[in-house]
Amino acid sequence: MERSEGKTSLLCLFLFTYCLQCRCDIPVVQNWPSSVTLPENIPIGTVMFNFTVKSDIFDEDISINTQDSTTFGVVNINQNRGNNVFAQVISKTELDRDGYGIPGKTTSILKFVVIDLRGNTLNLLTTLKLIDVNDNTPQLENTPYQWSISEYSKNGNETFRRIKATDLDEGINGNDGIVFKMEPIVEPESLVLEYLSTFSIDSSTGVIRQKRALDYEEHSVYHFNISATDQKGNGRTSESTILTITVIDVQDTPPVFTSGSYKALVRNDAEIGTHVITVHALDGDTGYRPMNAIGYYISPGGCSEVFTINDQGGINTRLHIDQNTDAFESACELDVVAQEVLYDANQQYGPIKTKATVYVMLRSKESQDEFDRCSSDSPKVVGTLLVTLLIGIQRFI
Ligand SMILES: [Ca+2]
Ligand SMILES: [Ca+2]
Ligand SMILES: [Ca+2]
Ligand SMILES: [Ca+2]
Repeated sequence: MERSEGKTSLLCLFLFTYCLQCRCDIPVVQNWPSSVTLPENIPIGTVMFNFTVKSDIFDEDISINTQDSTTFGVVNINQNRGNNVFAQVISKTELDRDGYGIPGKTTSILKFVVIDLRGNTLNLLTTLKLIDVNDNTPQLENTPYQWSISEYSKNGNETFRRIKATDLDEGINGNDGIVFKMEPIVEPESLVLEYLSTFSIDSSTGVIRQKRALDYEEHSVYHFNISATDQKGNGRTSESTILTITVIDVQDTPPVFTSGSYKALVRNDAEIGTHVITVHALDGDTGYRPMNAIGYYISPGGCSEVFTINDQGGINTRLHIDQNTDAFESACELDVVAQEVLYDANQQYGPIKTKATVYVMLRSKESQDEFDRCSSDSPKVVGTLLVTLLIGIQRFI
């Protein structure tokens, strides 16, 4: 019984001595921060924090290392060797919370390990908190911008909602502070005012709004510079991009004759079917495809009964011309109408007819022959003049 109690006492003494010795061997860390708060833009090489590690063992050699890849990626440790260590944790890369340092993280855990020669290890953790600074510029997305809008959108309520921008910074330095701007790419000042009276941008949302009626025939395309600025922060401005607004043509314009008026001569004894003149018109909606075909007719009245017009605008005599007839004396006027044909009535928003006047004058056989002769001579005269002019130029050179 006494021998058993003696063994127990010896075992307790051994364990007490061992534990006491182990506790004394373990290095002691001082001034270790539980968290560190720094601006994200500290320069590389900045001392982030200091601490000390001490051991009672005189010949101890304490080393401090990073414990994971994240910590290894952002800090270096500067320390002396021995049993009384002073250590500095120093940044070795940009900490940029928004970019590539510790991407997207406001807080990170930094992990270290203290090792001594006896194999004691101490794991140390601290929380790194990064304070945001305005170091990012708004970036416009899905650029450049294209908006096609029908000229029939006349009520001014059309909107374009594809303009977006992102700023990685926080709060008003980031998305909350973005102000959108649009500037006309046009001269002169009168057109700038027209641009600005036609479209506007919501500076907070980037939504473009049509403010007034459009007219393809007046203005078929608009160009604006679009930019985004974190104006409520420090005013970093994105690279600008172009918004092109294309007005889509609709059928709202009548045909247009290629000449304001026509003048024609006809012999006073012309036979039936004699060609007088050809008129030509095109649909005024030049951006509409396919273009509407054009037909022609002569409005009743005047000498309209004397002439006829075909699908190509060719006007010929329908009756034998007699200068003594009541319908046609020395001159008359024809009202020729160009009209869009085979059009889609559901897509028609304006007039489809235009009138032009053709002035027809009688010419005697003798004067007609003289006119024909001069006409056939003209190229020769021009040719002669041209040759003379070229010779003159050659001599001058
Ligand atoms: Ca920013
Ligand atoms: Ca930032
Ligand atoms: Ca039109
Ligand atoms: Ca038309």
